[in-house]
Amino acid sequence: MKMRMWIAVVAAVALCQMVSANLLTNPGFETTDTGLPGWEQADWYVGHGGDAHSGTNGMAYWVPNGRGNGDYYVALQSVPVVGGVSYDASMWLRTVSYNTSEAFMEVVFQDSTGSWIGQSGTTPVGGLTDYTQYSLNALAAPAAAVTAMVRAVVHTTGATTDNAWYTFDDFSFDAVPEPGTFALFGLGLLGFLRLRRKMSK
Ligand SMILES: [Ca+2]
Repeated sequence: MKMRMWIAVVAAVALCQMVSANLLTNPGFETTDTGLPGWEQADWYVGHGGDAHSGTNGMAYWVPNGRGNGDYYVALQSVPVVGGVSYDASMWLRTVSYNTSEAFMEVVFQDSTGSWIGQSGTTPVGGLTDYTQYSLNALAAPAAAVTAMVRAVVHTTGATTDNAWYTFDDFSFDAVPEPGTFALFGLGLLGFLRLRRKMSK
């Protein structure tokens, strides 16, 4: 009896993890101390110490003095998605900016030709801010969506006249569990409890 209970508990934990698994590779930048495997980017780097929200690394972008207005610097990761399914995205962001730049996260859904068919972003943040979590919840993938790009974005809102940097950490992108999944899980649990009661009589 005890054995069965443990099997059920282990199965339940595994199911929960399956339902809410983070779809991103290297979401906390701890894979190596020097590179950013899993992320497509140019000139972003691994920051240490205060650049990390958790662990020892974060992903950073440095905006030097002299950059133009309206530039976008992006680090992104593409993940497969299923049309009609909803997804939650979140990340932690710290900003060390004195002027004319800001950062945010966006999620872009793409169809099989790579066209952008859905786009949502967090409110851009600039100035001096400690690590804060920002989220986009229950983003419904359009029917034709096959991938989502999770994008860390730094944007200049004017020519830069001072240095600024932005550090990101602990990204998450996962499917919102459908009510049907919970119902199925609940039914299974109910069945198990009944069986247990019957056997203990
Ligand atoms: Ca980290």
